[in-house]
Amino acid sequence: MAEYSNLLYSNYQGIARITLNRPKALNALNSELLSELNSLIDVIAADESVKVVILTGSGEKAFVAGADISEMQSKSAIEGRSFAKFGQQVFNKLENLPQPVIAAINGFALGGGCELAMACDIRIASVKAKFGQPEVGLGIIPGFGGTQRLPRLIGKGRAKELLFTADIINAQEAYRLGLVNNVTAPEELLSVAQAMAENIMAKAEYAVKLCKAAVNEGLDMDLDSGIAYEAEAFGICFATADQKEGMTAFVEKRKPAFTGK
Ligand code: DAK
Repeated sequence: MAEYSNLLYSNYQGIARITLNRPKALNALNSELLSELNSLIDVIAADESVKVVILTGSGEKAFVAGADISEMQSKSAIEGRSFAKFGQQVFNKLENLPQPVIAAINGFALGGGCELAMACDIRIASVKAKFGQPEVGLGIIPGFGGTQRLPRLIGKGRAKELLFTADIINAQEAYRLGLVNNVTAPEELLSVAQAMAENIMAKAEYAVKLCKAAVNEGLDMDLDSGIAYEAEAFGICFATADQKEGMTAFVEKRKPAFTGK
């Protein structure tokens, strides 16, 4: 396994944990961290032993306080565009990882940090977490998918308010808006994420992966095409041992023993 300067990585019994680790800069996303994340996502995608991923930030204060402003400050228009394109590519890759990804948001999730959380499948926030897209206050717009994922998650009107005002909201407000799935005490954040990961891991692995693909692909299609995609994915389930086991276990009134096959 490669060594990372800006990430911590572990995989314990199928639950992988990525910790973004630049606590002195509140885990701000610089090019090096993004490159490392890009490589690590490739490693995880190819590692069949990883069933669920938890993504969090190191330190007490931040999940990610955004793209690294000191690095971005002097970029030309062309460099800005290529930085955005690279970040978008990394976030798209994360969103389309076959395994489910849970963001455990321990503190500030601002700008690129909020965008990173939105590229995950599920968001659990510490009560101390804060969210926002402060970009218009810096003379830019979100560059890592924020103008696209935020309205898809919370609706157009509410997304535009957050984007136009650059307001920072707390975890309860993020929950009210549907930006996060759950809010927990800070000391329970990782155990709540772990319990959710274990809950998902106990289910049929291919069925979970196919659900993820159907939701992600389907949201970019019209309803008829999405429904057709779902039928294809549904059919594929019948080629798995876990479908046989799941249905046999139901008929035999016992718990299924899934094998991920
Ligand atoms: N970048 C770089 N360093 C950061 C940072 C950031 N985003 N956020 C914090 N830091 C650093 C601070 O500079 C400080 O460093 P030292 O001075 O100690 O060396 C250290 O982290 C601790 O921060 P503070 O001293 O400021 O801590 P406070 O508790 O006082 O304040 C804060 C916490 C999160 C409210 C504050 O740090 C803050 O406002 N940070 C900036 C938040 C922000 O505006 N984030 C959005 C960044 S813009 C695009 C691609 C991507 C994006 C846009 C375009 N294209 C290429 C087109 C995305 C943009 C963004 O994410």
